[in-house]
Amino acid sequence: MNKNNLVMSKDRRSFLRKTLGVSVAAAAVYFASGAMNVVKAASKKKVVSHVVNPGELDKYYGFWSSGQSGEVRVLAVPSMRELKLIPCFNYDCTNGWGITNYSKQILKGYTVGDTHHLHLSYNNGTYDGKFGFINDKSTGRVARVRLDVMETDAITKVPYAQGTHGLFTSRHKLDAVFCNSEFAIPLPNDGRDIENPDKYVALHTCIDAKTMKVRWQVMIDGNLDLCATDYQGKYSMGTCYNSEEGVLLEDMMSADRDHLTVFNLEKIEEAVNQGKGIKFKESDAPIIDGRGKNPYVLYIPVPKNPHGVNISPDGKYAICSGKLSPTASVISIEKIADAFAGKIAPKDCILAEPELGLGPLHTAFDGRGNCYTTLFLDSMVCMWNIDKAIKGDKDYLIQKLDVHYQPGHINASMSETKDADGNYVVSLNKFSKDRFLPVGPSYPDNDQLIGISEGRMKLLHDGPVAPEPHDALIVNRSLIKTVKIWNINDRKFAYERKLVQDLGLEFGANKIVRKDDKVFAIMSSIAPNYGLKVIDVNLGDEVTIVQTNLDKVEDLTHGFCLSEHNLNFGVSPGETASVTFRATRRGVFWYYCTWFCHALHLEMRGRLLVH
Ligand code: K7E
Ligand code: CUA
Ligand code: CA
Repeated sequence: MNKNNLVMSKDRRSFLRKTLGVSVAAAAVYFASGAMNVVKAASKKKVVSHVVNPGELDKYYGFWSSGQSGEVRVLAVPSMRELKLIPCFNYDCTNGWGITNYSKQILKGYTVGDTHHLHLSYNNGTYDGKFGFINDKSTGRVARVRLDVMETDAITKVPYAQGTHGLFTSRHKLDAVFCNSEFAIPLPNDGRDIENPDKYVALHTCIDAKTMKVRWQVMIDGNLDLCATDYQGKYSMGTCYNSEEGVLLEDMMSADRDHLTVFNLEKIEEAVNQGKGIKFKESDAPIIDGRGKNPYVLYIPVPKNPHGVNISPDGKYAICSGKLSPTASVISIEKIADAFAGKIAPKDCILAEPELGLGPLHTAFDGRGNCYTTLFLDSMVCMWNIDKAIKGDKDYLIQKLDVHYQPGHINASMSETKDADGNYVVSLNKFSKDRFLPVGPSYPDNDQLIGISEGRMKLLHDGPVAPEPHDALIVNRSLIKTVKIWNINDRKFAYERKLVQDLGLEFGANKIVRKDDKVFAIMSSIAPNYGLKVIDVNLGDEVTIVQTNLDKVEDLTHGFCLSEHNLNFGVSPGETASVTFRATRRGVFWYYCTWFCHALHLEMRGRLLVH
């Protein structure tokens, strides 16, 4: 069975190569090249392994997007052990992001998301450890995750845009988050121009990273997919696979080249400060017109339906993956200024278009001048050298490694920073087929860890994951400082603090206050006791529970679940959370702790009596 699969998959690969008409020359170059020599020359020992023994800590945090479940996942690298799920666009009762007033205020009624691209905040080209930002493609939102507590603290809806997909943060300082709308729609999308696709627009949006307010948007020709920023704060950019502005698949594939769309941030900010741009009802942020010839947007023609764009750690190059072309484009960031100034044509920013293999999607870097590009159709990772590709050296291809199967994103340790350290690469493979025990028709993805510190790629570990992480970051753990116990004055509890103070109380007071038909139960939890054992209310009352975990013991979380009410949340040490609901049924309803906090955890409960 396995053998057959293997044979099939090899046949399939060569079949795809033939049918998609990729030159055999590329393969010949690779096999005849000095690939083997390079491997030998670089193999000065540094042992690569994924093994982290019990009791030892990993060197890296991995931040994974989750795709369909709408969250961020925290893994440890290289062990690939999963540490935490951070709910963003979904509910998760495991922590303070269950059914609470706080999560409801931030989620605003939405319950699903589709997360693809997580990037952290930067200072001077490397992570500052403050925030992560992630897109929701399903409802066009951007969430911010605090890294000190690893929880979502804000969500911004991107106005007028649909399919918010590519996202990247400023790399020079904590400044902006840029995101790309993949789907073009009428502007505004209020029923006008439904039948006129040529009037649809796609938007590039700038959100202030500190306030999470939208600063400006730019409408562009074509559409926008992946997003990147340079290291100096001059440009943001997006790949465009639909320069044809088609609404059907065949239309979107008709042109040989689409674009890398580059945004001139200085020029755009200048126009915004001068009051340029249009506004509609939904947002105060101006929309600048970047279509046609204009000073704000540069359209660099790249082949064909490009997907990923990644910036090399030295800040010199944007690597743009061809997807339907077997090439990547190496674009000079330096030359972009000349192209904006009209001194050179946009196409002259392209330094090389090395042939890599079938279906190039995303690229990672080792900080030693090499790229690792995923080849979706070939089910391979291609390691290649940028300088050699620019010089036209035949041996720019260093190694190709089979991955299992169909990789999308790839990332290397610290790859998206100037401190790329070339230790590990993770290939996020969409298909796992024969790699794991079968679990029914929906398979896990396979995140494969690859060691690269020996100068060649070595497969270290197969990591089954719930579908479908799109992207991942591998971050040196020294850059992330988390808190162990909540500060009782944390800004997360602002709503509850005001509520409790307005009643003349403080957190954990263990008092019930009635105001007309509103009942406030301000209570503490200290293992194995709730501060209130019984809460008396009348049918129809609006009940607010404010729950403060007063245990100052590391790792000692309590929960609050009210039976038969669809209410469940957790409170970590020092944390306060609240929930408001209406008592709509008479009777006895036990509330109970959901975290095994004490030998008498099961006894940690009380009664809501609805009279
Ligand atoms: Cu390539 Cu949404 Cu980043 Cu998926 S996208 S792979
Ligand atoms: Cu508190 Cu279990
Ligand atoms: Ca196209």
